[in-house]
Amino acid sequence: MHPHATKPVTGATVPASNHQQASAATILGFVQLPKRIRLPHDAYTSPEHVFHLVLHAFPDTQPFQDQALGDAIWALVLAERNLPTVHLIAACLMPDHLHLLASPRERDIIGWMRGFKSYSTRISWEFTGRKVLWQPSYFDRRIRDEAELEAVLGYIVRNPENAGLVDATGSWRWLWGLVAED
Ligand code: NI
Repeated sequence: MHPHATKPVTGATVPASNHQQASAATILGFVQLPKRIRLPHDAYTSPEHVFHLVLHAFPDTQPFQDQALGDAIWALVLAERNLPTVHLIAACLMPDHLHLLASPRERDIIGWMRGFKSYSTRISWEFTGRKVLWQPSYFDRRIRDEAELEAVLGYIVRNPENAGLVDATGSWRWLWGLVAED
């Protein structure tokens, strides 16, 4: 679907969440991935629609090879957990793209994406000499059912491993997700 970088970016585990729903769910740190990934009950019932979104970096750039820029954009992603804009279910920032799994709350997805891309681009100006951070559009797909939701979540959390950035026991700096406790 999209190219992956091969140069590893190593780092610490994903920081703990302040999300109010985190108490009912395990924070996925990518250390030990469960065989079957299940989302908390709220992920199925509270949002009307869940969307898988992929924002690609400007062509032929891998802006998040710059760890400081990646950290700044990742902080912006994680901050969404405490905002009423959308309900964030999972996110993974890769060297040249960003996966988001989210449902609308006070903002619709299109408006939220427009704001996120604009704000994150302005943040990137402090780190890069480029004016443009993202490709003009983005990939979005509405999740049809529970099976697809779990499949997409599994795909997102395994992105760093599938790209060869970490091994199955490794942790990725920019991966966060809600999963239900068994
Ligand atoms: Ni990917």
